[in-house]
Amino acid sequence: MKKTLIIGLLVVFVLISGCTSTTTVTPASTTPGPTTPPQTTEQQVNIKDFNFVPATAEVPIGTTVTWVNDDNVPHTITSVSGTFDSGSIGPGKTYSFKFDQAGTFEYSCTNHPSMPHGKVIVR
Ligand SMILES: [Cu+2]
Repeated sequence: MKKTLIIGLLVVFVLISGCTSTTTVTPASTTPGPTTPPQTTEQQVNIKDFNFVPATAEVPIGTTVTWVNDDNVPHTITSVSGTFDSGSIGPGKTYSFKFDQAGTFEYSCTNHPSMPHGKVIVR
């Protein structure tokens, strides 16, 4: 009598633990969702034919902007407000700057003052 009761309880226990193990699988499958927000924000701006492409780049705070010189002459990325200055970027070379503050950052090329200014809008 008592043995069958114990066995019956054990069966119920196994069934319950079996059920709970399957329910713990579902929260595990939902965890990959919240892991997507931390992402590396990067933006590339090309310097081509004496133009910044795109001329205006809108990026979220924390974005690293990398300028790539696609011309065969050196250019500079020089902030109008003095926030950053790449110095000379040779042909095929790059310059990166991380924007940690919101604002509009206008820049020019000191080698070629006639070049249209570029802009990075950080939000
Ligand atoms: Cu230039």
